[in-house]
Amino acid sequence: MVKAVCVVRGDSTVTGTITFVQEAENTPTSVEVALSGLTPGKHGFHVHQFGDNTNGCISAGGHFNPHGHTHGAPEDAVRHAGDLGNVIAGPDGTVKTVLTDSQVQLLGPLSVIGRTVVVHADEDDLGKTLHELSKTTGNAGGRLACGVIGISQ
Ligand SMILES: [Cu+2]
Ligand SMILES: [Zn+2]
Repeated sequence: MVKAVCVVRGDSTVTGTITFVQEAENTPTSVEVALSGLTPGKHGFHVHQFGDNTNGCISAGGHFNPHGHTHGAPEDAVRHAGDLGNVIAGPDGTVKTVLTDSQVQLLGPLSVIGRTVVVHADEDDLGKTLHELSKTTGNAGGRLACGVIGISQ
């Protein structure tokens, strides 16, 4: 079993912690999300390619996409590996949820350890609209907070 943790922050009020657990290679990873400081509603939530924060969240590059796919929803077969869809903030601006995802891996060659989680300003359209950014970023808008995923315990 591997555990990883990611503390997100940025040029916004948004902060939080994401905890990942994977029991064995090629099994789903559980992703526990705790965020605060968001506007209520949906916010794009992805693993981005690089664990680089040199110039803030923008240095993390695009969505982690080892298979060269187009952007999609978490439940789609064709998606970026890093596509975790949206998290939904309540009226108090917090998120507390647990996702399970089979493409976000901690073990094996496609491990996301050392890559970056980004929380976005806007809703991810999951690649389903005609917007020019839909098939690459889901048109999820600015990067409110981010952090590098590191091994824990
Ligand atoms: Cu993103
Ligand atoms: Zn994507």
